[in-house]
Amino acid sequence: MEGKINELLGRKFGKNLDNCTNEELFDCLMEITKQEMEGRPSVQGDKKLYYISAEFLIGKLLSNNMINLGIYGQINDALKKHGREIADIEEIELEPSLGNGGLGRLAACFLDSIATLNLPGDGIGLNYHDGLFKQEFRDNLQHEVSNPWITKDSWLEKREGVSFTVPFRKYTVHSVMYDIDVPGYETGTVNRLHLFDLDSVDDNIVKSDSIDFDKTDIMKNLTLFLYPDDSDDAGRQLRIYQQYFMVSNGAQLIIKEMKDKGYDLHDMDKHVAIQINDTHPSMVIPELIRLLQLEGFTMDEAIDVVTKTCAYTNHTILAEALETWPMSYMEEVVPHLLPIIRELDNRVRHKYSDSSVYIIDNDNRVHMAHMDIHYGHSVNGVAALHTKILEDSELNNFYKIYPEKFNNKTNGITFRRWLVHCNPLLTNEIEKLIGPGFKKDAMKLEDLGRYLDDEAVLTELDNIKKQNKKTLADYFKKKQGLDIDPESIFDVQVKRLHEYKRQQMNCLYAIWKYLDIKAGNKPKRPITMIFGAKAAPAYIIAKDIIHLILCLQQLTASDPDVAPYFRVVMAENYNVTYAGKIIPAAEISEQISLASKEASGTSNMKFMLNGAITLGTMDGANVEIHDLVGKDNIYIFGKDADTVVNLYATSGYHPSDYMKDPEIARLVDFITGPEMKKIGKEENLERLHHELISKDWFMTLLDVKDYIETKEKVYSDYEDRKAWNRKALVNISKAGFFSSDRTIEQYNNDIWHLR
Ligand code: 26Q
Repeated sequence: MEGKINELLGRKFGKNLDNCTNEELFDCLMEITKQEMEGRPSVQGDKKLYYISAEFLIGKLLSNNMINLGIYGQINDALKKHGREIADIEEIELEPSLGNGGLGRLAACFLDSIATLNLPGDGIGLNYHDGLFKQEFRDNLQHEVSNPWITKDSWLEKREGVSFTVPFRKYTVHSVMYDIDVPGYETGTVNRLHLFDLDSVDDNIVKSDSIDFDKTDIMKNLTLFLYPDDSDDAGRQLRIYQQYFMVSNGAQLIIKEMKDKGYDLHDMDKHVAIQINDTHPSMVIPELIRLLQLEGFTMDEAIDVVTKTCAYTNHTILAEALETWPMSYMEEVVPHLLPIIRELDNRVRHKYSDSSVYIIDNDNRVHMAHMDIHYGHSVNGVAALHTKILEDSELNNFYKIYPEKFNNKTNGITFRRWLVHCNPLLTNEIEKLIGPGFKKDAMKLEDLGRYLDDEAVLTELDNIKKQNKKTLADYFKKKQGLDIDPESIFDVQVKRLHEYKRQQMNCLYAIWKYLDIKAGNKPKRPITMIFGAKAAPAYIIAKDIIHLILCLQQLTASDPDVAPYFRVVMAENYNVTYAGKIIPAAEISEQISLASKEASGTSNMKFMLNGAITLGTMDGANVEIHDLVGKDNIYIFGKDADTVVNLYATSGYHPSDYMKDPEIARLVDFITGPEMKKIGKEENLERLHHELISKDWFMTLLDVKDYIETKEKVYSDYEDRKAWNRKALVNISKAGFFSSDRTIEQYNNDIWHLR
């Protein structure tokens, strides 16, 4: 490999491994990796999966592709021999930010596992030029700037000759298809992610460095941004344009591939499985019906085969995230789908009297999930508790009609990225103890159970964590100029900013700790609370919470009584790349959503796999983590889902009741007290304070006392280092269940039936 790299460096730049720049080396490694993939066949089979998703949060790909192709080790060795660090080369690749968070990252993990299991399955999505915004902190506030990621050496390959015509009411547009290869881990084959783009898209309509653009200029803007701000009409309409563009291209590609292979379209369900990732791609159902009718199908035939082909995954029970679109919007954008959607709704109305299962409601809004459930053959939740809540309450009326359609598929993560790539030290140690089999057969991690009381192993685990913490501390210093003490406890909450995830509750703990230290109670060991989160640009309260975190960062850093013992820090522009650095260094995994609200969570699994201990509520997949590791290896607090669901049903929660408790009031009122007002903006602090005392929809104050008490217990248990490291090892050894390979096996066995 060394020879190959030097040969290419010489040919392209007249240089070698000793004198080339990082950029030149990056260029050559990209070329070698692409070459390696080029000759590989795609996975073949009689039936193929299409995973349609508005988000694919794939992250940087160079190292992961090298790992899956089996060339990472040789390349790493060659670089090391010449004193080069692969981490420096990785820095050059831009991260495609084609997703917001969990749902998009799940789609990316799934593509890796589908390829690794040698299943024929491609992704279908959109080629957003800017993706999600880049987050910058100024004046303790989030600012959004544009985040273009497509350069001449991106992973996109234009598929010449593949283009489809997509009809809208006002325009007829044409697509371009780009592919990103998805190599399986040591399979010798590749699958593909197909990202559709508009041939007339124009990056120049984005005002420089901002995320402002003319939302009505569809012919130029359609694929510029991921989920443009949908707080106004133009933004919402653009979303419909995007969704329809995505699914019409996807449906046309599916039909084209079937015809190319000589299959009869009437047999679609025998050759094709379509997974609808949340409701964003739901229009694929009426679009396929429309296209099949153009192929001569009757309505009955089309509905029948589409229903047998499509399956829907639900990712949330939050009412505000369940998509319903006004018929008037759809009329404006895709009038040709309306007769089909009306027909689908009429058939439901003829069969069922319960109006809560209609597709079109009394306000003339289309309920996308309802369409998916009636006209798909499978509905799945993403963790055991979540599926149970769907069956028993949120979608109970549908469950009563179609109990056989409902099933659970607890989420998973790919261990190739979230262990092998991001944590090489831990990977090597595990390999030394139990061999390399766990990379493909994650349940082998159970073999680590043999070492739970092996002091040498526990000490080595501790050393690895220390080194990862040091690496992260250096990274924070380099990226943001922040000083964090690698000897402190790393207590981490990284995820999208949302009130239900309760970053604000973690802030109330920080305030409590600050005041406790000011009162003279020094912690036994310094603590670093690490946050990372982006807030949707139009989500005012979420941005106020970021403001609070950044104010706490400044407060704790600038107070000499506190700084040596306690720091709050926030990672700027938290993304997949940052996650890969933070998670291996984490010791406490904050999973503190209000019970019943987090469908699954997936960072909880990543932290567990990397030996962090969960501090969490009985929500989402935390429940399954708890059941696997046992109560002594996780810290659970807070009210459970039944209690919370009941509180909503009875309107039984009032923050004012909790503000009567002086302990709680002291923390909440600190937000608008003199210390904070000196640092922060009055408007943001007052608004957040008011929200907490008057509404607090996600019940922060309900759990805050239990939370503080439990967290104190976690910190004090941390001092028994041997017991703590044992807990970490239990967590790692039980993480195998959360491999996305297991999840995909289950999708295949229960829903797709690809082989
Ligand atoms: C909907 C309508 C209008 C505008 C935006 C949206 C929208 C955009 C993104 C709705 C939802 C999302 C993303 C949801 C998401 O990431 N859900 C997460 O999915 C993970 C994978 O299943 C779960 O682990 C998380 O619990 C869930 O929050």
